[in-house]
Amino acid sequence: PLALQLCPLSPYLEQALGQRVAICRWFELDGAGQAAWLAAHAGDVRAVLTGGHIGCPADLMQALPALGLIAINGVGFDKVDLKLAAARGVLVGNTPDVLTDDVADLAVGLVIGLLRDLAGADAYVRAGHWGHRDWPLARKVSGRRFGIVGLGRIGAAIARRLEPFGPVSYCGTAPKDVAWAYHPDAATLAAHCDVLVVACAANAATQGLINADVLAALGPQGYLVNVARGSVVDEAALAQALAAGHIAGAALDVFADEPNVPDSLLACDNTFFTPHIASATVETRLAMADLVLANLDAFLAGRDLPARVV
Ligand code: 8YV
Repeated sequence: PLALQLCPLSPYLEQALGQRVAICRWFELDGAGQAAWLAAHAGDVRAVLTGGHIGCPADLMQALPALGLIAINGVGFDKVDLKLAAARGVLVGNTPDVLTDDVADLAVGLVIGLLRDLAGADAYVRAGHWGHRDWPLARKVSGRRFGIVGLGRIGAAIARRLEPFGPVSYCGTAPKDVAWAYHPDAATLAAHCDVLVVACAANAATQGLINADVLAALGPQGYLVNVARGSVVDEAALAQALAAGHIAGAALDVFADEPNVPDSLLACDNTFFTPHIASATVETRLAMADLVLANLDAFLAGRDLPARVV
């Protein structure tokens, strides 16, 4: 069977995929090359292999009449049109659970990195400043109030990790059976916490959810951390809030138009940025790869996917 690979994958995964399907490395073709390839092979493609941050463009899905599976190497499926996939009878598989610990660990790392300015401290030592200049005091993490936007698998794992540091509350579509306090919306949550951690799914309802009003409610002593998707945060409003001191700082692992980080955000120094690495550990990428392979194997054998979104 023929599969389209939309982004680079780990050598382990690429090798194992190559033993199962014939692969077209779509991301290495330019526009003309893609058009020519489709004209010759579109009807033979059974599977699309992609990343959570890439998904599958709707027009590509439409151009592949024999498509049966979109296998995402990631938990997020915001870049796949699920309605279209369902209407077309295309299965969509992802890699939930296996990356929850890593994403939650990184969220805690971003909280501490931001409030204690770990990036600045590292740069300070490397520049030989130690002993020459005073290190500006940072802000204490323990005792802060933490607000989690979206208490799904990842949000709950972040909440469990942050609980020893200080009180945790959350917002989401509905209250859950947990001891943490629930707030009905992001602005109310922001008004009741010092560090707002975004962990919700990206969809039409959460697009631009963290807007100027939410940031204003977070306030000049408040911090924003995002390990979800860039689209959940209004980046222009965030850059403005950071520059004007309407919030104290922001740590972001995800951006709306990756790999482009807006200059307006890069210009702010009360920030801590990472390049979408929340699931990027040896152990987790191996487990994600095995789940992609399990989804593909199930599809090829005509069985239900172990991790099926649609
Ligand atoms: C990865 C992700 O960066 O799981 C997701 O949704 O965004 C990340 O784990 C990406 O999907 C790797 O392909």
